[in-house]
Amino acid sequence: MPRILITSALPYINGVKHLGTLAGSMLPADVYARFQRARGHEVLYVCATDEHGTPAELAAAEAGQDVFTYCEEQHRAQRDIGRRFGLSWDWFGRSSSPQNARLTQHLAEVLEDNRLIEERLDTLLYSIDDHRFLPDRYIEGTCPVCGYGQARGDQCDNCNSLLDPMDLKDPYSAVSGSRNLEARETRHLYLLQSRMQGPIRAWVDAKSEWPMLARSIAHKHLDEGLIDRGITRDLAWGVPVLRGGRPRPGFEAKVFYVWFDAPIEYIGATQEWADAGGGDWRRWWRTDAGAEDVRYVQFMGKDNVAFHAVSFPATLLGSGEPWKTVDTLKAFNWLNWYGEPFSTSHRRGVFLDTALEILPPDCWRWYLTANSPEHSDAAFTWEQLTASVNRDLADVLGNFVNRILKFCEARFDGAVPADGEPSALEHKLYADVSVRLADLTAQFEAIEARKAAQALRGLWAAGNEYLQAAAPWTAIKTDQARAAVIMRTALNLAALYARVSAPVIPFAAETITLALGDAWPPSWPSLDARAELDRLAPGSRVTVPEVLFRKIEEADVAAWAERFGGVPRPARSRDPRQII
Ligand code: B3M
Ligand code: ZN
Repeated sequence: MPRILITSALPYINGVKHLGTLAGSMLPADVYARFQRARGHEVLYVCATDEHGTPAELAAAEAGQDVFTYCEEQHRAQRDIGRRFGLSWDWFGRSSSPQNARLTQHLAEVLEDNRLIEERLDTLLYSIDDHRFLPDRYIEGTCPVCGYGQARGDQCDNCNSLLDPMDLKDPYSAVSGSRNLEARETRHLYLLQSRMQGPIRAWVDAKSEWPMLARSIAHKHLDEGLIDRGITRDLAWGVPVLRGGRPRPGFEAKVFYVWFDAPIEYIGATQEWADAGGGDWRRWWRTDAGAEDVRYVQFMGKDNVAFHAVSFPATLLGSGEPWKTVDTLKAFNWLNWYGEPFSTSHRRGVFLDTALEILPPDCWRWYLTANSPEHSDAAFTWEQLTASVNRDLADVLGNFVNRILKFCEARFDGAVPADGEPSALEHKLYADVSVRLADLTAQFEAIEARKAAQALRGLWAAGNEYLQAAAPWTAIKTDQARAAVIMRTALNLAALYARVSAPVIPFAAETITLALGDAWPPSWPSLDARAELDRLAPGSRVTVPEVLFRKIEEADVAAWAERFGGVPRPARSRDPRQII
């Protein structure tokens, strides 16, 4: 049984993230981690805040804090929100950790020893008004590939090309808007990715498990030809550039580029976990220390794929050291907010802290899984959110669990009934549930979020259909033993629902599990539905939980739309005065 290493893209430090970040990396990673733990796999799920780079410096300055204090506070805020969403990280680290600095410096040294890093004299844009060299992201201009007017220096958001800021047409400073830029000479380290083209292509081609989106983005970059990347920047905040344990001459005022050290933090975070007493990091990351048994799955938005499918592998493979590399790279499209992507910089959409002020985490987790932007962009709408919560969670799952637990308390003294043999109706249910369980398991295994949610929904609905057909409230009047079988089966269905729904809605699943006196954390059921639906010990006590899911009212939606925006205004009847 392989051990499973899971990482989700590291949320950038500059402020609380929005629902798109949750939907496109952290949540699916958590769902997968919870599923694989329940399956009995040893799982390590690590994530961290991505803390270096100019945006952190600028955000700190804007907040009136030094960058160190700013990052510490924001790290804590992101960690706390993640926990409140139920993200079951084994470790949530910081890319500014000493572990990551050491790893980054080490990898740069071995890459240089392997002649894959060289010093080059660069001519970079210096902003005279801002008194600084402008890092890639702070130069904007026209994309040389597609002509898009607001391409960033490192990447064009329109055509996804990786760019060199010097190639932008008509560049300006994104810090001040100033076009008073001049080219100045400065030395930088370059990772010679062009020399890695062959090995990286062979490596990508061997990754038959990668889903389509990641494969196609990786091939696009390979087909364009890998370009050498500058991996240092003229900045103060970041990993210092060393050579032989001392500041590298000429690089005293420079640090590694944030995209060079950020993916290395996946390893760094594992070392932080290990140093805090978590375990041996090597058996997760070094194939000479047991990591050949690890299946490594990464989760990220599509804009991050190039860095994970090309740049980070170039670092790891180029080192010549036995590092574990990714086996499955699951990428996501955008979650859109009424026509445009959610955006941190534009404060567009619902952010994670405020999301929890209006709905419990399970509602968001369910909605964002069932409407995951996995195979195409997905649109957030208040209407769909309401339908997901009210129909799926409240009417189908919540109603089923509440009804049968109340019935058990009223008619069976709150104990799992013992007597009675299953009838044809139960046998039909066993057959149906077996097929559905097999499908659900396969979808979770394949990391198909929407299909897994669909399978779950089907399983929940099957219980309601069964209850409708079995009609225990009628049976109880005439045939106590028959009612007992139905009750026992229904209670076991509820227990089964809690177990298989736990990856997506862990909070409700725990409530249901405890109400049934079942074991938490749950294990994944076998495909033998007959055994799984006769599992709770007869005579064991059950209790009725509080309402599991409160329904969203029209008034709630109106208030939220008022607060967050995002509802298309109804067409106004024309004011006749305006016509004149
Ligand atoms: N921090 C995502 C972003 O800010 C980036 C992911 C890093 S994963 C190593 O766009
Ligand atoms: Zn472009």
